[in-house]
Amino acid sequence: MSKYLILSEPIKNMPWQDRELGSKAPVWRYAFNPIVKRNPVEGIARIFNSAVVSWKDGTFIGVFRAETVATLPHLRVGRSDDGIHWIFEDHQLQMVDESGKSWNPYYAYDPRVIKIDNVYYVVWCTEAHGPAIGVAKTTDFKTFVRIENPFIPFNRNGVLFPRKINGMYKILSRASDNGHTPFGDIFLSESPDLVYWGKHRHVMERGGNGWWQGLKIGGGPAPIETSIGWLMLYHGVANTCNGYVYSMGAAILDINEPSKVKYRCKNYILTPEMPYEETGFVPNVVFPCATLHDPLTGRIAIYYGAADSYVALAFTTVDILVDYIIENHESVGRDSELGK
Ligand code: BMA
Repeated sequence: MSKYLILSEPIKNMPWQDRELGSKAPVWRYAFNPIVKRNPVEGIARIFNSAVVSWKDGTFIGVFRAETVATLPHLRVGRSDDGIHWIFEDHQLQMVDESGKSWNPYYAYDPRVIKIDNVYYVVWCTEAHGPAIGVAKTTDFKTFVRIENPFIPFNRNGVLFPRKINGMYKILSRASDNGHTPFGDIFLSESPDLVYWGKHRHVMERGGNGWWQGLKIGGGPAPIETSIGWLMLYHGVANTCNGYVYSMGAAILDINEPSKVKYRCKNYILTPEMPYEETGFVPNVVFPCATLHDPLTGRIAIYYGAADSYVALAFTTVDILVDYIIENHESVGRDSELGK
C-alpha cells in the first residue's frame, strides 16, 4: 500500500521496470530507450513529444507528434499491446468540425490526451495565425471533432485537468511568442463548457534558485490526482551560450485551487544525460507529454520526447516522487498564492 494515493482508474499491463538497486534517482529511464527510433514510418523522419493513454483490453493508444521528411509537424495515432512497441497509422490524424466538415491544422505539435468523463480530448499546439492551443475530442480514436481554440495566439503547452474542479473544466497554458519564446510562466484558466474560458490565474513562475528552469516553464502531462494534491510534471528551460536545455520538473498543486502551488521541487527530476537526449534534431531536450499511472501499485510511467527525435520512457512511483518533491521543496515568488 502506498503512502500517497493516486486517484484514477487502474491500469492493466502497465509498462514497468524497477529502479536499479541502490539508486536514489527520483525518476529512472527505461533501459531500452528510446522506444520510438528515427524514421519509424515511411516518409516520417522523427516521432517525439507524444501522448499515450490506456485503451481496451490492456492495450494502449496514443496521439504522436510526427514530422515528415519535409519537416512539417502533424499528429498521428499509434497503437501498442505493451505501451513500449508502437504501430503507427499510415496517415495523419484527420479532424472535422462539429458539422462533420474537414478541419485540419496546417501544422500540429506537442499533443496531450486527457480523458474526462469517458471522452478523450487531444490538446496540441496548432496553427491559428500564429501558434495557439487546439482542442479536439474523440471516443474511438477514429473520429476527432475539433472544438473552438481556448485562446488567441500566441499560446502553447495547453493541458486539461482530468476532471472538473468545482464544476469547471480547467486548463494549464503558457502565453508565448511566435518563435522560440525566451520567457514564460504557467497559467490556469477555467470554463463551464470548454468553449468560454476565463478566471485566468497565475500558477507558477519561471526561475527559482536553480537555472535549469530560469528561462521558461510549461505544462507537461495531464496533472495526476493524488491524496496530497495534483502532481504536475512540467518542463523547465535553461538558456545557455549553446542554446536552450529542456529538463523535467515536478510540483504539487492544491487539489481545489490548483493555481496554488503546495510544493515545488528545486531540482530537476530528469535532465538530458543520455546520448538520445543530448544529441538529435534539437540537442538537450527532455519534454514530457504523458503519464500512465496506476492507483493499485502507485507506479507512474512517463512518456517524454528526447532531442526532438525520439520517444523515451521513464518510471517512478507516487511515493518516491512526492517524497522527493517535499524533501526538496522551495517556495518561489508568489507561487503559493491564488494567482489572481
Ligand atoms: C518547444 C516546442 C517543443 C520542442 C522544444 C525544443 O518550443 O516546440 O516541441 O520540443 O521547443 O525544440
